[in-house]
Amino acid sequence: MKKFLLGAVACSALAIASSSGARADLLYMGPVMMTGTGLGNVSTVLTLQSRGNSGIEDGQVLWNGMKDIIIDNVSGPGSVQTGQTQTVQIGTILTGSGGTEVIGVIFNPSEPGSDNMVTLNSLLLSIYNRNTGNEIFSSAYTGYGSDGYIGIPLNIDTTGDNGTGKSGYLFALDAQDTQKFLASLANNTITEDDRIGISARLTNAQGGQETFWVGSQPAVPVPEPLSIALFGTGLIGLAGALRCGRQHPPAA
Ligand SMILES: [Ca+2]
Ligand SMILES: [Ca+2]
Repeated sequence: MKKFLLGAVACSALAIASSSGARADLLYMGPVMMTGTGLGNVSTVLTLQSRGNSGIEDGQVLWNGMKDIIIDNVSGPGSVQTGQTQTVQIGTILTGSGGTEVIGVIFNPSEPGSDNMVTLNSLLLSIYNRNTGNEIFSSAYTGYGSDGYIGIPLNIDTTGDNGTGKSGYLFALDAQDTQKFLASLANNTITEDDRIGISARLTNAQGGQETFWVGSQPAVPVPEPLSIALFGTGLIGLAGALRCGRQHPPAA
């Protein structure tokens, strides 16, 4: 299994985070182009596929301290592809740059045919303690709009972007969750043996399977001691955005 580096979190993510107040979330970063990301090549955590005429896919995989627990929220034949759904260890995702990388999620839909749209209603990234199964970290996509984070479903147009091995759509930890993740690794609240699970709900899903896989991303550091002064005020993202601006001045 190859370890995938998903690329740096764009400065815009930190800017978005600044409007979220104290709320910690998983941010939608937009499409990324990564080929060679088929089921066996990446750390696929959750695989969903709608059945019959249902366009609904809704499922979860979690770790209970001993084994994976798969929950399928669709009645009847269900939507979770059990053979391609499993929690993964943190250590199999991080590339070894301790303290400078975080995890991110790639949503890889397959929506061929006449309706290339798919709607993501919810996405939850969780980390479970290897021994107890307790959820020790989580970050949720809840959508965002003019009023902030109010649970707007995310409509994604996959036209021209289909195929299981061709990813996908990136979700990254916001500034607050990035800090929490790094701090948890540093104080061993999260270790390499702990396990990542995902819960997701999709509608208007047809055709091939939708997968969610996990890779690592460079953490965008927040400068000290500014981060201490701003932590918890909602301005931490603004600080990051300003820093990004200094790092990437417009071309002369
Ligand atoms: Ca569709
Ligand atoms: Ca599909």
